[in-house]
Amino acid sequence: MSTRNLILVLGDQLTCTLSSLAAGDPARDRVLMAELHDEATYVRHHKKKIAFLFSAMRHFAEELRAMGWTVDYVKLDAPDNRGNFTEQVTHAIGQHRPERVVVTEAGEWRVMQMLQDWQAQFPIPVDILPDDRFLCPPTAFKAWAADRKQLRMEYFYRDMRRQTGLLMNGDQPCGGKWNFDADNRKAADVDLFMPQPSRFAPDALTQDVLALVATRFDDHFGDLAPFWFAVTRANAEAAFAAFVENALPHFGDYQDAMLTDEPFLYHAVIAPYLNCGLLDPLRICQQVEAAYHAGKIPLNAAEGFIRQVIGWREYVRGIYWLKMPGYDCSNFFGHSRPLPDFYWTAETGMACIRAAVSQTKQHAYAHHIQRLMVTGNFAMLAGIDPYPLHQWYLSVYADAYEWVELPNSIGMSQFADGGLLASKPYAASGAYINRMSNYCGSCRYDVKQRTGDDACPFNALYWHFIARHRDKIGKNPRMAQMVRTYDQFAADEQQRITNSATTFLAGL
Ligand code: DLZ
Ligand code: SF4
Repeated sequence: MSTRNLILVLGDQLTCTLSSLAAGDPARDRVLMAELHDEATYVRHHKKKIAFLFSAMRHFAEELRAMGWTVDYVKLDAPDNRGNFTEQVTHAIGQHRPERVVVTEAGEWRVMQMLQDWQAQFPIPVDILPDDRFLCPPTAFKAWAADRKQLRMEYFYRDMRRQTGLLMNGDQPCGGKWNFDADNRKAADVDLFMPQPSRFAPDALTQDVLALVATRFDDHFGDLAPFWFAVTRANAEAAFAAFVENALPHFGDYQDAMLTDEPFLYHAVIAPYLNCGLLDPLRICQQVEAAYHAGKIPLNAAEGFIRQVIGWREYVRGIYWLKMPGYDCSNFFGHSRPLPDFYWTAETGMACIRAAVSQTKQHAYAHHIQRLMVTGNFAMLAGIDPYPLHQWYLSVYADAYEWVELPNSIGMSQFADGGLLASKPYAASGAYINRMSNYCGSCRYDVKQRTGDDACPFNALYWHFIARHRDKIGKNPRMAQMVRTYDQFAADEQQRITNSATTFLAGL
């Protein structure tokens, strides 16, 4: 068959209605997908993340073939695998002599640069089409941001509610309020009947991928087994339906709770599926809205879920494209400490970090409060360099692509952008973790002590952070109170805080 267009489908574009495919013709065009060494190693992704994505890609190639597409799927160990996008596409152009290359815009700035370079580099035109799976194109976000002195997610989110009509009564929000987050602050109790995310046994195709990843990425972080992620659209949709039925009714209440040995609580664990294109953001929000109108879930749960998807997720993508390149090097506090080894080994006396890292190793997953208030909070208080921390988040989580991970880690969790994304640094002492979790009971440290060898390290580190950065954070009205509180501590207490914090940091 002669090829008219070569349609390159990237690993996070596993959507049948993708713009590049919608613009094509299965009878005349050829799809190219490739498992690439460079993409798996530009940060050393978690083994389970690579296995998930390769398996989802292989299943998607099958789905496309069943729809009538000719798909060149280049496996990692195929003889003609060229290891990176540019050489793989160059090779395919030489092989098939297409008239043009067609590709939907990339999620990551790094890959988008590559696609744009091809427009000058390749002998044939390269069409880059918008990614209409998102509700707010980067250009629309830029226009929205240009009109504002200060960017706040809440106002963007309201516009997205109006634009989509989700949870709206005419021009008013259902329930009379836009945001029910104030209701979502409950700690969870251990519950033997807690719903679990749907698990799927690996089929033969996934087993091949698991064997491949086990040999080729043996030195990457993370466990391959147990592997139970959905790798097909049908299973991802089934997992989502089960979440709506079983866990979503409680999701709002317990969004921020943490429990030892309960990594998932009432969370959906659908971000890996959503971010690689197996689930459609608008469609899942419409399903949640329908469940609310059918009386199956309360409004705070429906609103909290929809806000994450059409609000926060779209907002961080907008910020990413607004601020890249350069956003990845933000370092407002000038932090430079290397990432401690226990982010990889989980070997630390701090029970909260141990729980977050060990389940990250096992599942390539941790929920947002573990990322924000445990590993993220610790890194900011301890003065860890935000860049290696960002690379850590990007590599260890199955859902992480730079457009979503970078603003969340650099902006939200490290305040490294100086307050563009977050209205205040998400800094907290052990008391917050104790309130939202049951970790402290089994910790070798005492959450009630501020200083000394047995005191929870988050406590002295918190006050040390406030004191160190008083000039930068004291101007923030929401932090100024903490600076005043620190100033009211007696001089010898301030000295004990400094001693405890510096001793702890020296031992990292
Ligand atoms: C994350 C990832 C990995 C691990 N592997 C591949 C791959 O082998 N082939 C591919 O097309 N994409 C992969 N990706 C996703 C890309 O690194 C990148 O995040 C997206 O293309 C978004 O720009
Ligand atoms: Fe974490 Fe401190 Fe609680 Fe230990 S005492 S689990 S270190 S917050």
